[in-house]
Amino acid sequence: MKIYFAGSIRGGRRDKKIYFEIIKILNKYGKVLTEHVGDKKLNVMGERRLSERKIYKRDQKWLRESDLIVAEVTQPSLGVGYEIGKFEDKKPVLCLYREIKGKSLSAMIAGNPNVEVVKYRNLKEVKDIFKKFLDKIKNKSK
Ligand code: 6K6
Repeated sequence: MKIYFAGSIRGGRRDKKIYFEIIKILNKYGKVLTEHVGDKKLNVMGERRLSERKIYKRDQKWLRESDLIVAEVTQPSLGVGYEIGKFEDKKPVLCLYREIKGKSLSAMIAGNPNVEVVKYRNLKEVKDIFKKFLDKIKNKSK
């Protein structure tokens, strides 16, 4: 199973350690194509080795190849929103969200019937949420 993990890069790297830990969990269930999103050394400038066009093309290819998308949506990011919107009716999409006082998730995600939005507080919950999500997808495809 190929998993596309989406998390903020230029939207801000505050949650990069959480992304790293979520990717570790997801890697037990399949191949995460986008491990770099959890790279703790990566700052908001992103990777300089690749041109932006190449990053765009590579990510589009990975999105098409993936079996499902897991997006951590607590830190708002244009790129993550774009990825969800482009594939919401093509792939199963799980959005993981941590509640933070004074902030709320975009209604275009929170109110979107095509994606599964699940709140979590810690990584143990992520494991359970992901397992349930996989079961749901499997039952749908039966
Ligand atoms: C390479 C390693 C880390 O960063 C890079 C270079 N930049 C990107 N590389 C790969 N994917 C990217 C890069 N910049 C954005 N994305 C995609 O958009 C990722 O799949 C993220 O889920 C999302 C982040 O969007 P922004 O708007 O927060 O950058």
